[in-house]
Amino acid sequence: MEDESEGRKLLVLYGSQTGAAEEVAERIGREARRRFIVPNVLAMDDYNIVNLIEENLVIFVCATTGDGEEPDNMKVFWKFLLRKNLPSHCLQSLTYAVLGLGDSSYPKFNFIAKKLFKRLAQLGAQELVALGLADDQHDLGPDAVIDPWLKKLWEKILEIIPLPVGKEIISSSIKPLPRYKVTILSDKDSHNELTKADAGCNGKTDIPHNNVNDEVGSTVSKDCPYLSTIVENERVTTPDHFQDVRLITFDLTSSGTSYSPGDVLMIQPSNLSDVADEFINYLGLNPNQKILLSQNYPDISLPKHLPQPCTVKHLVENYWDIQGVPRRYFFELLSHLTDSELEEEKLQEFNTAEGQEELYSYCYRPRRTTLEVLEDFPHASKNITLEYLFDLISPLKPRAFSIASSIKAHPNKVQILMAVVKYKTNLYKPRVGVCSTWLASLDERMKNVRIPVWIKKATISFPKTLETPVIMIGPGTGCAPFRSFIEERTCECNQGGECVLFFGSRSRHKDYFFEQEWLPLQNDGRLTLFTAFSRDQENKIYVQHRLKENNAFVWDLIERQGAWCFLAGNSKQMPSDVSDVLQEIFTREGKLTEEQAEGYFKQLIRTKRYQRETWA
Ligand code: 2AM
Repeated sequence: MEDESEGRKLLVLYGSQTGAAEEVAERIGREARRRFIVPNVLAMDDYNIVNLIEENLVIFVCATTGDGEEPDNMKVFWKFLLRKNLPSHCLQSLTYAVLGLGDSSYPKFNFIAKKLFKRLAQLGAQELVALGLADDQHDLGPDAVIDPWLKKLWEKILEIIPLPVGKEIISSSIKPLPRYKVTILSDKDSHNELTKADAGCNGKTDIPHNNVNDEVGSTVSKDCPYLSTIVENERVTTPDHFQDVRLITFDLTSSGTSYSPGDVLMIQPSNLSDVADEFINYLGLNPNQKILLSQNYPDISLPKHLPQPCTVKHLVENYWDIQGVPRRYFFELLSHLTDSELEEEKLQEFNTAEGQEELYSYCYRPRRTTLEVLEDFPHASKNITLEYLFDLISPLKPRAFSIASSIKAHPNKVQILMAVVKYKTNLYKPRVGVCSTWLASLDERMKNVRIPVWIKKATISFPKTLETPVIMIGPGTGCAPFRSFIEERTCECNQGGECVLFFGSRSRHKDYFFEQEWLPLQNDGRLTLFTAFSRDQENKIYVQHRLKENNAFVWDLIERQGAWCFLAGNSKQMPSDVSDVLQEIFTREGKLTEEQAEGYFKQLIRTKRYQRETWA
C-alpha cells in the first residue's frame, strides 16, 4: 500500500533556551497535522546536520539569548553551519524559513535568527518567506509578529504541499489527541514499575529527575543534574528594604563539578508544596495516584526529566509550570474541554484576531497564572483530564543565575545572589517569581529538599592573566559575577592587575551587598571601589555618573593599560546608558570623534575586551 504521508513531511528545527521557541515549533507541528502533513519537530542539536543537504523544506525557529548568543540546544548545529569550508552551494535543494524570537531591550535583537537566515542563503538555500522577528517587548507580545508570519508561511507551504484532493484543513475547533497517553497504575503495577525505575535513578525515587547525579566522578549536566542542598540562605537587604535579596549557598560536595568566575548556576525549580496542593484540590486530582506515560505521536517524545512512574503530587509540584502565565494554545485547548457555551465562546474569542487585545488585558498584562485562569473557567476545569494537562501546561524551565562565589574561597560550595521576584499588576494578589520564591522558602534545615543544579560554562570570560586590569560595572545583583572574580583574584594573589568595581544600589544602609568584604579589600589597595547609591540623596546617582567623574582614570586603564571591561545587571536602560557614557569618555579623553569613539567601542566588543551579561 502506498504511504499516504509520502512527500507530506515537514521538518521543524528549533533552538530554544527558555522553551518559547520550542513551543512555537510545536505549534507549527500541530498546524502541520491539521493540514495532513507529518511534522518532525526537533531541537537543532538533536538533528543530524549532515542530512541537511538532502532536505527540501525546513522551518527554523530560533531564539537569541544573552548578548547575542545561540541557545544551548543549537550550539553544535550552529558551529557546523558556520564552518568556513562548507561548499558555497551545498544547500541548493533546500527551501527554508526562519522565525526569530527575541527581545528588543537587548542590544543584539534576534541576532542569531538574522545570522542563520543569512548563512542559509549564503549556502545556496532558497527562502520561502521573509525572516520573522518576534519581539517580547511588543505591546501585544511576540504573537503580534508570529501570527501573521505563520499565516504567510502556511500559504507558501500549501503551494508546495497542497492539501490532499478532497480534503480541507482540519478545523482548530476539533479536539486534538493529547500528546501523551496516561496509564493510572494500580498499587501492584506501580510497585513493579518503581522497582524498575530505581535502577536508573541512583537509588532515589522521590526526586524530580530520572538521571540524577550524586556520585563522584560522573559529569553533572542538564540531563544529569546534581541534587544539591542549601547550606545557607541569607537575606542581604535590610528588613525594611523594598526588595528581599538573598545570598544562597549550595553544597557541591561529591558533585565532582567545579566552576570559574563568569559561569552560571542552572537550577531546576519546583512549585511550593502549598501551591501544588491548591491546584490539585481545585482540579479534584488524587495526589497519591501513580501514573505512567506513553507516546501518542511518534514525533513527540516522552519528557526526559520525569521519573516514570510518578505520583500526581510529584507532577504538579515538580513538573508543570502551574504558576506561569498560560500560552495561547491553552485557551484554544480549553475551549474544546468546556461544556459551557458561554465559556466556549469566550475562549474561542481569545483565539481570533479581534480577541487579542482582550486576551492581553485579561491575561498577559496582569500576568494571570494558569490556576487563576482555570478558576475563571470552572466548566472547562472540571472536564480536564490528566492527559490534557500535559498539553495545557508547559514544563517548569530551569533558571540561570550568575555565580557569585569563587570555589577557591568556598570549597565544595557555590553561591548566588538572587532577588526574590515580587511585583504588582492590576490584580489584587502580587505576582511572584516561581523559582526565587521557592528558593527563598528553603533553608539549611531542610536537608530533605534536594535542588537539581548544574553549571553552565561562562557567558563572560575574564582575562587569564592576573596582571590584566579589569573594570567591572555591576549595579544591583549585577555585581554577582564580579564578586566571584574579586574573590578568585584576591585568593590567588595579592598583586594582580588593577581590579576596579563600579557598584550601584539604592541605599548604602539597605542594599549595599558585600560591603563588609569589599571595604577591607579597598583599604588594602586590592580593589578600587566606586559606589553609586541612587536614593541616598535627592538626585539619582548611578554607576555611569561615577564612570564619568573618573573618566581620565577609566580611559587610562582601557587605552594605556589594556584593561578589560565587564557589565552585568538589568537589561532595560542601564546597559545602553553605560555604553553612551563610555563612548563619551572615549571622545573626551581620547580626543576621538563620535564616529571614532563608536568604532573604538565596537572594537572592544569584538576583541572581547567589553563583555556584557544582562537579564530582564
Ligand atoms: P533606582 O532604582 O533608584 O532608579 C540597582 O538596581 C541600582 O541600579 C539601583 O540603584 C537603581 O536605581 C539603579 N538603576 C536604575 N536604572 C538605572 C540605569 N538606567 N542605569 C544605571 N543604574 C540604574
